[in-house]
Amino acid sequence: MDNQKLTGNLLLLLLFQHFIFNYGTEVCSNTILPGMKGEQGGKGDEGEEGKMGKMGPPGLKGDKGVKGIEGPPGFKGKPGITCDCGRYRKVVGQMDINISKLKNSVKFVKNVILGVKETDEKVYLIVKEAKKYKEALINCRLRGGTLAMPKDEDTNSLIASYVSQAGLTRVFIGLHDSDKEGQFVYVDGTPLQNYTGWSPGEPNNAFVNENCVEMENTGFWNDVECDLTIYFVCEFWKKRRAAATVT
Ligand code: GN1
Ligand code: CA
Ligand code: CA
Repeated sequence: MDNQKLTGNLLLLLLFQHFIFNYGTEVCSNTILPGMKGEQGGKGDEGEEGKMGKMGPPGLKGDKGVKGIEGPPGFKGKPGITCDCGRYRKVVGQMDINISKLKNSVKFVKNVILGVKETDEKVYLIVKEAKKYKEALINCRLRGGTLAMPKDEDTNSLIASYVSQAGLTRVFIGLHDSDKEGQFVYVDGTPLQNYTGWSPGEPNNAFVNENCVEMENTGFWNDVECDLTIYFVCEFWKKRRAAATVT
C-alpha cells in the first residue's frame, strides 16, 4: 500500500519537472519582459532649497563719513608733583658761581699768558713790532681789529697801565689830524668829545707835521710824526656787531 503511494508521488514529481523544463520558459517570459511605455506622469513636488554658494569678493571702499560732533571734555587730571624750587635755585646759584670762576680763569689766561687787557666790550693788545702809524693801523686791521681808541678815562688808564707793565714808554693809538690840522679824529671817524688825555702843552704840532698820536706810559697823549716807527696798541670787539664799520 505504501509502496503504491510512493510510486504515485514520484510519478507526479517527474511529471511536474517535465512540465517545468519544457514549458516553464514560455510561461515565465510573460511576467519578466518590460511592458509598454506609460503616459507621462504629473509634475513632481518642489525639491528642498539647495546649499548656500561660496562667499563673493569684498566690495569697494565706501565714501568717508561726515565728521562727528565734538565729544565732552575729559576728566580732570591728577595734581602734579610740587617743584623742589629751593633745591634747584641752589644748584643754579652754584652754577653761576662756577661760571664766574671760569670767566676769571679765562681772563687770567688771556692777561698773563696771552698778554692782553680787556674791558667789558673790548680786548687790547700791545704789538711789539715798531711800525709807522699807517702800517700799525693796517697790522691791527689784519688781526681783525683796529688801533686802540681810548674814549674814556677808564679805558685810557687800562691801556696806560698795560704799556707801563710791558716796560714801554710810548705807543701809537688810533687818533690823528691828518685830514684837517688841529681837528683830531679817531680811526673810526668819530671826533674827540668830552674826554681827552693830552699831555700839558699838547697837541703842539711841534714838527709841523705831527698828525698822529702816541700814548706815553703815564697815559698822556702827544701828537707826533706819523712816520715815527714805534710799537702800537690794537683793540678788538669781543662780540661780533651787526653792521660793523671798518675802522
Ligand atoms: C717833545 O720832550 P719829548 O721828546 O717828550 C715835544 C712834543 C713832540 C716831541 C717830538 C713839551 O716831546 O710835543 O711831539 O718832542 N714836547 C714838548 O719828538 O715840546
Ligand atoms: Ca698836526
Ligand atoms: Ca707834539
